Amino acid sequence: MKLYDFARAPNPRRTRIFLAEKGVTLPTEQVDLGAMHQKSAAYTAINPLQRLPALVLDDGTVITESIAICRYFDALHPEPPLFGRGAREAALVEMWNRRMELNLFMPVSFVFRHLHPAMKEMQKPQVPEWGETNRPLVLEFLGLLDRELANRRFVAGDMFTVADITGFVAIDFMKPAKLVMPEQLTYVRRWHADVGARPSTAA
Ligand SMILES: N[C@@H](CCC(=O)N[C@@H](CS)C(=O)NCC(=O)O)C(=O)O
Repeated sequence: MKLYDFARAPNPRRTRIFLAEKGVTLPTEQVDLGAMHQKSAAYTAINPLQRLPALVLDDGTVITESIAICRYFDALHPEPPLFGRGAREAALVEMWNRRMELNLFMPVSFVFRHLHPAMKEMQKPQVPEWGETNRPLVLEFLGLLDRELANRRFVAGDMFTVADITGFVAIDFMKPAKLVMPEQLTYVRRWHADVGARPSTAA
């Protein structure tokens, strides 16, 4: 089994944090996105979408999509239950993880990919207007998240879950995207510091 990874990229980081929370270690290979190695023939044969992360199982099965990889390991190692326990919790975790992906992670990615000069090669075409369109969406969603986090410790409830991982990585990704966290979002800041104190987030 091997995980194709890149230390500086946010989607592979989600998977690494998840694995660290589960206490799972496995062989990894770095695919240098800075050098565009995701476009190589060797990596394209593994993932024709040329994106990271990708997990190759011993029988040759390839699993891409960060959350699909997390699901695979969750089924093998159910504790801690990062996708929630029981129908109600699982639905809330799914809802919040998707909210984090669609309303935070993706808009931050669009700002980074379409406005950062270092992304010219990777993001073709770069559409600066699309980057600018997403900037206020990030701030709008963070305001909603702040109101939610006033009433509970973690994004989907009282337990740390995959939705916290997605949100935490998205917020760290704001830095290279040159997006600033507003001072007044005290609950988001408190939650981000709390999650950042977990050893797994160093992964
Ligand atoms: N939906 C995919 C997104 C994967 C993705 O976009 N990965 C980025 C790194 S964070 C990538 O490989 N980018 C390379 C490129 O755009 O060429 C997932 O969740 O894994």
